[in-house]
Amino acid sequence: MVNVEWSDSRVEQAYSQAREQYAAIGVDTDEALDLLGRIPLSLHCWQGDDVGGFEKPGAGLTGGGIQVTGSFPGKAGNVDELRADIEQAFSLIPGPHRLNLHAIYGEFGSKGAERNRIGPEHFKGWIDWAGSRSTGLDFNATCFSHPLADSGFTLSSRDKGIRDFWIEHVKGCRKISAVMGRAQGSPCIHNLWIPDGSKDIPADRWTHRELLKQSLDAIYSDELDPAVMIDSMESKLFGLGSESFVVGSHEFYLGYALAKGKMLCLDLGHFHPTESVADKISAILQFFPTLLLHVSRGVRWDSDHVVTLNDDVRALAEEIVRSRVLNRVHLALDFFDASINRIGAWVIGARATRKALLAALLEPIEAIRDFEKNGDLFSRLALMDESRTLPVGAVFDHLCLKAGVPPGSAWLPIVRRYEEDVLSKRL
Ligand code: RNT
Ligand code: ZN
Repeated sequence: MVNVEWSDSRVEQAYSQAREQYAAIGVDTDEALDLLGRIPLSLHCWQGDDVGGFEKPGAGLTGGGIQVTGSFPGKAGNVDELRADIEQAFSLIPGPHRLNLHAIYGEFGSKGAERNRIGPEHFKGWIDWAGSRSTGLDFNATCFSHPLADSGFTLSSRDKGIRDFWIEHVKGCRKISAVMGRAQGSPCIHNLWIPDGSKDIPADRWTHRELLKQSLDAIYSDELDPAVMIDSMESKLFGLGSESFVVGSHEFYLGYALAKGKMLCLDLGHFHPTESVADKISAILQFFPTLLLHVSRGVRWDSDHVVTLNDDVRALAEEIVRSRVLNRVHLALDFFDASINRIGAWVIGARATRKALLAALLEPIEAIRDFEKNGDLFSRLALMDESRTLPVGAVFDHLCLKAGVPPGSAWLPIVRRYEEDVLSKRL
C-alpha cells in the first residue's frame, strides 16, 4: 500500500514551501540541517531492558535510588536481542548516533565477572559491533544494582572495603572507555553517577563528601589520554531512598570538576522541578570547556519518563544554539519506561531531541537579537513565539527522507510490525 500521507513527493513539496517561508525571515533551512547532521546523540542502551543488564540471567534493577515501572512484554533478554532492538531504533531516527553503554551490559560468559574484575575483553563484541556500523560508544560505571550498593553508599561508604571495591570498578570502567575511544577514533565519554545518599537527615554529611572526594582522587589518579576518553560526573538532587541527602550534589561535582578539570553532566531530572537546566548552560560554560547533558523528562520527580518535545527540551536546545556552544555540548538520552514498547520509547525520545535542536537552529535568532538590542521587547517575545509554529515539521520530514528514515508518523507501523514479528516471540 502506498502511504500517501508520507509519500516522498508530498514531503518534498511541503519542504520547498517551508524552505521559502524560512528564507523570507532570513533562516537558511539547508544550513540548519547541515549543522544538525553534525550533532551526535548518544542513545542509552538501558531503555532496551529496563536497566537490567546481562551480568546474570534475570538480573534486574535493584536499589540505586532509580526506579523503572511497567512490564511491557518483549524486553531484550541478551546482548543479541538488545543489539537487534537498537538497530531497529537507529533505523527510525535521523543520525548521527552514538550508543551509551553501562558496565552491566558486557558479555561476561557463563562464568560471569565481578564488577571489580571487568575489562575491555567483556566489551569486545560491542566494540566490534560499533566499529562495523561506525557508531561511537560512550560508557558508564554501574555503581548500583549490587549487594555492595545496598547500604546506600558506594564510593562514599564508611567501609573501606566497599569503597575500594567501587574504586576498582570505576578504574576498570575508565580503562574500558579508553579502549573504546581508541578503537573508534573519537573520545568515549565515561560518565560517573553514584546513588550515595540517605533517606533521612544525616548527622554527618561532611565525612561522606570527604570520602567521595578521596575516592574520586584515587580513581582519577590513573591518567588517561583525553583524546580517547573524557570523564564526566553527574550530580543529583534526591533519589528514592536518598531523599534527605545526596553525597554527589550539584555543588559537590561543580567544585570537583572545576578544580580537577573534569566534565559535568547535567540530567534534566536532577534539579528542583522549577529550576531550569537550560539556564545553567551559559553559566557553566563560562568556566568549563565542555558539558554533558542527560536529556530526560521528570514528571513531578526524577521519573525518567520518555523525552518529548516539551518546553524544557526546547529551552535546552535553544540555549545551546543561542549561546553558540553546539560544539561544546555532548548530548545523551536518559530515560526508561517499561510500560510501553521500548523501541517506540527510544524513537520518540531521540526524534523529539533532534526536533528540539532543529527548531532551535531554525529560530530567526538574528532578528530576535536585534529586537533585544534595540529594546523592542514586545517584538522579541512575539517573534520567539511566532517562530514556534513555523513549519519545523516539514523540515524534519525532509531530513528524515534524506537520512533514509521514515518521516512523520510513518515509523509507527514499523515498530508495531517489529513487536509482532520479534518482540512478542520472546519469552
Ligand atoms: C540516575 C542517573 C543516571 C542513570 C543511568 C542509568 O539518576 O540519571 O544517569 O539514569 O546511569
Ligand atoms: Zn542521568
